[in-house]
Amino acid sequence: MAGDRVQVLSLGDMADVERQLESGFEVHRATGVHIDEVLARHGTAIRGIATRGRDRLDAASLARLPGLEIIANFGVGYDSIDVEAAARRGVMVTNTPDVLNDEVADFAVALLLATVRRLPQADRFVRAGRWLQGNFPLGATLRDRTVGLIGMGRIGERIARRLAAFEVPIVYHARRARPEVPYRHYPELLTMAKDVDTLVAILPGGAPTRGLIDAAVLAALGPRGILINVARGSVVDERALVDALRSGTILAAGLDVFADEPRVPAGLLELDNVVLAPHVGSATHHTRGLMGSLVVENLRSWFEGRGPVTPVPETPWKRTA
Ligand code: 8YV
Repeated sequence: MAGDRVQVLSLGDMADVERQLESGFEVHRATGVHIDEVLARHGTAIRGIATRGRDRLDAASLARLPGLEIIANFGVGYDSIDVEAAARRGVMVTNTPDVLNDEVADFAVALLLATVRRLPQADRFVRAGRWLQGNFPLGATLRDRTVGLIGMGRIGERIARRLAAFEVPIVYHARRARPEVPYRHYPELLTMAKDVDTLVAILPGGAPTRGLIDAAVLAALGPRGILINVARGSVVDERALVDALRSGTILAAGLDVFADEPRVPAGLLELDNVVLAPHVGSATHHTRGLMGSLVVENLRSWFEGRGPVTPVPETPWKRTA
C-alpha cells in the first residue's frame, strides 16, 4: 500500500535513481519545483533524501524535515550538505566513493592535455577554415612540466598514477601527508605553486577550501602556469583567475567546475586560453549508473535496517544491535 511506504525526496534530475527507488519507496520529486515548496508539502513525511548536490541542504532545510533519517548523495563530494548539522540531528549522510575514481581521473588527464595542447582551439581552427590560410600556431607542452596535485585522495592518487605514465614529475599539497604515496608532499600550497607550473585541483569543496587558489597562488604559478580544476568551483577565486588568464599571469586553465553552476562567469567565456566543460568528470553511462545504484543501495540498506553502505566519515555508522 502506497501510504505505508517510506517517503523519500529526490533532489535533482536523477531519472534512473528515481525509477529504481519507485519499486520500494514513495518518491517525491523536486525537479522544476522549488525545494521550499516540496518541504512545505511533504517535509514532515520525508524519511530519506537522494540528492545530486544542486540544492543546499543546510541546517534550516534540515529543521523542516523532522522525520529525516538519511541523505544519500549522488557524487563523492557532499559540500552541498551541512554534515555537521546532519550529524547533530543524527541524520546519516552517504556518498558514492570509489566507483567514479577512474572516470574522473581519466577526465582530469584529458582536460590537462586538451588545455596544454589547445585541442578545442585546434578543433575550432579547422572548422573555421583557418587551416587553409596557415598552420595552427605552436604551443605549450607537457614535456617540461611539473604537476602539483592539490588533494591526494582516492581520485588524486589515480590521477597521479596516470600522469606517472607521461613521465612528468608529480608533487602534491594536502592538509595531511600520505607517506605511502611516492610523491613529495607540500604542507603549503603557495610553496608548491612556486615550484611547479601545472596545478590540478582534486580536493573537497566547502568552507575550509573556499578560495584556496587565489591571486597569490596564481601569481606564484607564473606565466607558464596551467590550472586544471576537476574539484569544485568554490576552491578557486574565479575573479582572480579571470584576471590572471587575461593578464598573462598564468598561461591557461581547464575547468570542469564553477562556483555557481550552471552559470559560468562571462569573463571566462570570453577568453581563448581556457577550456571549459559542464561538470562532466563522472558523466558516462557506465559510471553514473554505478553511482546511481550506490545511492539506491544506501537508501534500501538503511530502511531495511542493515545500515548505510558508504557513510561519510562525519556520520559514521555505529551498529547498535
Ligand atoms: C557529481 C561530482 O556526481 O562526485 C562528485 O562529487 O562532482 C560529480 O561526480 C555530479 O555532479 C552529480 O551531479
